[in-house]
Amino acid sequence: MKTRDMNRDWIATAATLSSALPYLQRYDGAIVVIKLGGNAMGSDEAMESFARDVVLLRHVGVNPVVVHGGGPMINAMLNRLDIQSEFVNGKRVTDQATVEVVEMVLSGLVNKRIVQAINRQGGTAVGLSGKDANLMQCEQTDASLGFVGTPSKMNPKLLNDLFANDVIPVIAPLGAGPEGETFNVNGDTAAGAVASALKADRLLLLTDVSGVKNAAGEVVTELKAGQIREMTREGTIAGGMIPKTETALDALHNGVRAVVILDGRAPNAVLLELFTEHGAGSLIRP
Ligand code: X2W
Repeated sequence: MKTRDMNRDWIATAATLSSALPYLQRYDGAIVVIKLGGNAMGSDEAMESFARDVVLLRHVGVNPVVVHGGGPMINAMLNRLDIQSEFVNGKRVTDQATVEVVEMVLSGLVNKRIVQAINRQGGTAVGLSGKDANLMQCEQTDASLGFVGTPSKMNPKLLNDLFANDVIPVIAPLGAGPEGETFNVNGDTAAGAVASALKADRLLLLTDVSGVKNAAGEVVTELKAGQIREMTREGTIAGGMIPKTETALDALHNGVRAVVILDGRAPNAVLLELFTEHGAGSLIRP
């Protein structure tokens, strides 16, 4: 005979599901763009947990889009090939040999790892880069950076078609230029451009820091765009955080409703942010 153990953990699980109802209702049909940075892509377990969260989002009626980076994976491959690489203001100086490696690593290894992880959890992910269906056309950012691109024209129609077919797009940050060039796009910039083109409800920037910190080093949980500008002027926001906050301000300016900068390595970071009162990281509003 089987009896039921009313263990407290199960009761807590049911209570958690119940308390998520208002959030599930709020995000029904919402478009959520998730930038998964190379630094937030840890072990296979972490990737599996991320993939589960994304599949769960899709199942509860959210339209998730993953835009990924992969800077550390590009560095590793460039090292193996003995190609030197340097960054200027957070962007990789990209010559012809480098852009070939960037495309192979991002569109190949990294993109397919994420696609496969999502599909293993029962989702239907399709991998793309900004070249597919002219999703992200680019122009050169600055001649001194070589093949680094700035998104200039977005064609998000394919993404809407994929949502309608229950498909989760996974996008590598590369785009085509007017002369047939391949451009390397910073992952945060690409995610911001995708979120802007879709007028997304949320842009989540998953990284390896817990959020935007104030002068005392504490994570600020809610910020307005004006406060970000002030903290940048004061120098409280500096270094690697600047490209993220700039992406956030641009996206908000272009109609994205809110941007969250959060630690993607924390367990279930995406669910914690979207479906609990607690939230995660720093939420930035216009
Ligand atoms: C990046 C693209 C990958 C990226 C690069 O070559 O590293 C530029 O710098 P993370 O992991 O998000 O940093 N592109 C122009 O952004 O990766």
